[in-house]
Amino acid sequence: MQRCWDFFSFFATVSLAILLFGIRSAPVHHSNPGTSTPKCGFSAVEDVFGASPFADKQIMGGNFLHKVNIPFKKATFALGCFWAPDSIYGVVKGVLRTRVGYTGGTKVNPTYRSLGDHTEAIDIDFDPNQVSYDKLLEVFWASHNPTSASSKQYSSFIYYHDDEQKAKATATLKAEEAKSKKTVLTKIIPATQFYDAEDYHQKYRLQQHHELTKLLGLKTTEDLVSSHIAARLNGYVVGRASVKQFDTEVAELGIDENLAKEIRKLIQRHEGQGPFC
Ligand code: MHO
Repeated sequence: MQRCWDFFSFFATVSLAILLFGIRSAPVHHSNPGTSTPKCGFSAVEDVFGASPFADKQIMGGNFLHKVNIPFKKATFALGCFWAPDSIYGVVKGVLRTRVGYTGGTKVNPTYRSLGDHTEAIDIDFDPNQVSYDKLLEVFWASHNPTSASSKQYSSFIYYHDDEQKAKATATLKAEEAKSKKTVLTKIIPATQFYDAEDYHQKYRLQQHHELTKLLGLKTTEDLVSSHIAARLNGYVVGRASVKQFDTEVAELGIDENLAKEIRKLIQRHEGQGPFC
């Protein structure tokens, strides 16, 4: 396990060096020449996995389940910063693929830094034989606070793809209003053009584990948004579903026992923590 030097140890040591030797005589010293720089900070894969178990595996190796070619329906929601719902929906049974992006506005080709009047949203491909639109709506209402006011970027929207979705969404909004003392701010509007967010936003939690994305062979935005296993692992690595659920699909996803062990550790480490951005 590599160690991170925290700022305070660094500061204390440098101060001591200055006191004892004077700053000009303190030598510049590179420790461990020839080894890679330790990675500090959030979920660097080396921190999580110790010596990386992925390093010697073949890129794009194994039989990982990337492409699921079955009929599907679409659902599109906005419920705040899109990293969180990308993980939450990614592990809902019957969700085949997810992508995050910008929609609902008029600006052509919005970007994260130039969003215009769009909202951060998630676009979901789901198998209606495995999960209903009602279930996806249930997850929508349970995963954010639709009564808290926010900027257009993080507002709450349901973008319906047909009249049936519109009717279901409207019924659940009414039910929320009946339950809530505050005004429910969610707007229900037709789905319009969805602009994919930049690649670093896609499967954001999974991408914190560089060796894992490398092992899975995920290189481009298209890889990240089209891969079934990427959607699932993006949720599992932050504990958005249980080990029990994970174990029901390990084989189907093409995950071997060594990799499964590491994923289970991550699920257990994060399970029960609230979604975050
Ligand atoms: N707190 C995050 C939000 C990112 S998000 C996808 C940031 O400022 O980077 O809106």
